[in-house]
This record gives sequence, C-alpha cells and structure tokens, in this order.
Amino acid sequence: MPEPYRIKVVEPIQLLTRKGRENKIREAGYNTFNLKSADVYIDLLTDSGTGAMSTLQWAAMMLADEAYSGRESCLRFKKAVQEVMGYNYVVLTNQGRAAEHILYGKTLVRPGDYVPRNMYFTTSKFHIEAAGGTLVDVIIDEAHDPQNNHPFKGNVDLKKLHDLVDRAGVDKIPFINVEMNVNMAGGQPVSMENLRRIREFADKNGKIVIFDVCRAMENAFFIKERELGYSEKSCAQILLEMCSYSDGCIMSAKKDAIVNMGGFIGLNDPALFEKCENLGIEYVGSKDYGGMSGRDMEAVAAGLREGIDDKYLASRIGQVRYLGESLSKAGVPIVKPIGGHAVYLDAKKFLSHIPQSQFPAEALAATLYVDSGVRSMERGAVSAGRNKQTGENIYPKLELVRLTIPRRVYTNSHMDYVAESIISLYKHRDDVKGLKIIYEPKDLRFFKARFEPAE
Ligand code: P70
Repeated sequence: MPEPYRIKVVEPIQLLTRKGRENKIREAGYNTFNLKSADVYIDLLTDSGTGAMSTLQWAAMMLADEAYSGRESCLRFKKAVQEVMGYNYVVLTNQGRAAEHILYGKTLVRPGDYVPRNMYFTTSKFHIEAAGGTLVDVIIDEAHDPQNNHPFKGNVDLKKLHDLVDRAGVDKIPFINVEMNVNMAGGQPVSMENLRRIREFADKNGKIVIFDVCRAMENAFFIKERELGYSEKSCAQILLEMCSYSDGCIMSAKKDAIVNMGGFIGLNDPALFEKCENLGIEYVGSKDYGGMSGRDMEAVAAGLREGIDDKYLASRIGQVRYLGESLSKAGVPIVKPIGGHAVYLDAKKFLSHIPQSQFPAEALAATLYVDSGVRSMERGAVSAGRNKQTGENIYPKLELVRLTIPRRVYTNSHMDYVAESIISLYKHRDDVKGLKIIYEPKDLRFFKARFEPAE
C-alpha cells in the first residue's frame, strides 16, 4: 500500500558536485557528524528529531499553553503517555539522555553496580558508567551475528541474566534495562514472550524492569507481524501489553513520537516518581515543562497517537524494508533481518580489506557521502569508544554503517537513489582506504572525532 498521507510542505535539497563533496568531507575530518546539513543531499544520519510532523501536530502546537505552571499542555502530554503506554506517572525531559541521566545516573545506579541490558546504547552506557556502574550485555548471541535471521534478535538471554545474578550478587543489580527494537543490533525487536519471561525473572529476584521505549512502537509492529497470537491485535494493544511488563521507561520522543524535540520518564511507583520529578526540576526545568515548550508537548501528545497507528507503521517499516531488500538483492552485505528504523551495512564484510583498527565503518560512511551526497552514521569501533581502564580501542563484533530513515520525510525514489549509489560503491569497494584518528574527545567520541586517511 502507498503511504497513508499526502505531502503538503516541501523542503528543497541539492546535490553538491563530487569535487565539492570531497572538500566538505575533508573539512569535516571524515566524520559525517561534522558535515553541514546544507551540504548533504539525502540525510540518513538519524531518525531522531528528523521526522515530518502532521497537520494535526502543527495545529495542536497552536493550541499550546505556555504558562510556567499548571499548563494544560502538560496535562495533555501526560494523558497521552498514560493512554498509549499505560504509565501512571510522567516526568518531562527535553530528550532521552536527560531521562537517562535522572533515572539511571542520579536515581538507580550506585558505584559498583551492574546493569544488564540487551546490548549497549552509547548514551545509556555513558550515564550508567558516569554513576560508577557497569553495563553488562545480556542480549542473545544471535544479535552479534549480522547474518543470523532470528526474528527477535533483540531478546534478552535469560541464562546470561541468571549468570550475572550469580556472579555479581542480586543486590548489585539496581534494575533490568530492556531496549525495544535494539538500535545497535540493527533495529531488532524483542518478543512479547521474552518480555513476559524477563518480568517473571524480575519478580522472582525482587528487581524492577525499565524499558527504553524510543522505538517501542516499531517493536510492537514486529510482534504483530511475527509472533503467534498477535496478528489480530492492533499495535496500540500490543504496546500496552509490552509496557505492562515494565515498571517504568525512558523515552526519547524524537523517534517513534515523530517530533523534533522531547522526552520523558514513565513510572508506576509514586516514590520513584517523586524522586525523579524533583531531580527533573534541578536538572532540566520545572515539573510542568521539563525542558520542553508547551508546543513541543502538544506535538508529542499528538505524535504518540499517530506513531502507533497500524497503517503508518506498516508503511514506515515497509520503506526501510524496501531499501534493505534492494541492497540485499544486489549482494550488498547488510544486517539481517532488516530492522525497524534503519538498514545497516556490514562494513567488516563490505570493506574486508580494511582492518577494524582503521575504522572501516567510518571510512565507508565518509566514502558514501563523497560518492552520492548520502549521509549515514558509523556504528562500530568509533562509537564503542575506549576501555576505561586500559585506554585501548574497543572492537565490537558489529562494525556497521547505519542508513537511518527519517519518518515521513523521503519517498521511495530517494530510496532507489540511495540503493543505486551503494550498489555502485560496492563494485569499487577495493578503492576505499582506512582512516586514523587525529582528534577525539574523552567520552561519546563519535560525535566530534576527526580522522585522516591512514597511510
Ligand atoms: C540515534 C539517536 C538516541 C537514543 C537511542 C536509544 C535506544 C536513548 C537515546 C537517547 C541519537 C543519537 C544518540 C547518541 C549517538 C548517536 C545518535 N538515539 N536510547 O540517532 O535519546 O538522543 O533523545 O537523548 O537510540 O540513534 P536522545
């Protein structure tokens, strides 16, 4: 089926010459984060804050209440979260990492703690480590193999969870952290069955479960499509059941809620809520706005309802699949199954002549920009950073380039262009050279690092 909307507002884009793109990537230190968006033709850096809002969202923004306290927009925001995800209490934050800072870093994690999670995410790991904790990857092994076709590659391995409790002691585990549609694994879903088993495990061990629901709506779609007993349910019903297995969540509304800015913490426990709300006041903004303007809140409230619509999700994930299948048919190595928000190129396979110490994913992202003006994001050794003790680079199994599709922004002819560009690059992949780091900040280095071609 075609997209369940038509386009009312357009934004022109332009392609620089090849020479121009060569200059721009050199000036950017071969890091696509450092490029100016005006120099990018098709921007697949991220799906975060880059979606196109609807007429309903823009109209709701005009009705926003911008009062400092007791604003109507805040009440409507909280009502939407309760209705769509079922959490009783909501702390407003400007985006996901502020929610992680408050809930993980300032409230739950103590020095020496271990936090099990189905694969790391950069900002989540940062806030857990900044509080003196250690993130322990408990995702199933299949998730680390780009070719494995497991339908729920985001699942938690319950055995790994048991082993961690045995090894670290149950008191050293402040909460179990479960990400929906696991970003670093390729946008891979968690099954309802797995969520139920995590809940049982948590109850047996007296632990709370916190979800990262940035992309839980896309996860709900995969459950509907792949898990026995869910095909007749709506994604909205599935999402409510998913969230019922958790005690709370952090959300970057910039993803599934299709807004440019916003986030929250969802909770069911009033005491935990009280703590987080007070921290929110200290760190992000008073309790009725938490770093957002009233219009941001209205856009999120409307976006939460639009983002969980079955027809929208089918077209959204259908577009990601359309790009992935075009690449796969041409033999380009990508992570399988194709995920919810992005297609991930397997840079280790794509550029098998470049050692991981020369950052093949970063080199591939830089070359793709020069080749076609398409901006993508490195998700490999640069993102993984360094070992805090030894200072050595961490070399993750997955060395990927993420082609992240913004929501409701590009058409399938843009996808055709992207696919053709990558297929032609794949044919002359042997010409691509590795990179060496010439500058990096201490933490979250991928945002700002600079490179030069390796000799
Ligand atoms: C992306 C964005 C953000 C994100 C996420 C998950 C699973 C939390 C957050 C934080 C933006 C990004 C962030 C760090 C590195 C690269 C890109 N992901 N949990 O593009 O939310 O950005 O609102 O603070 O994916 O994947 P926020």
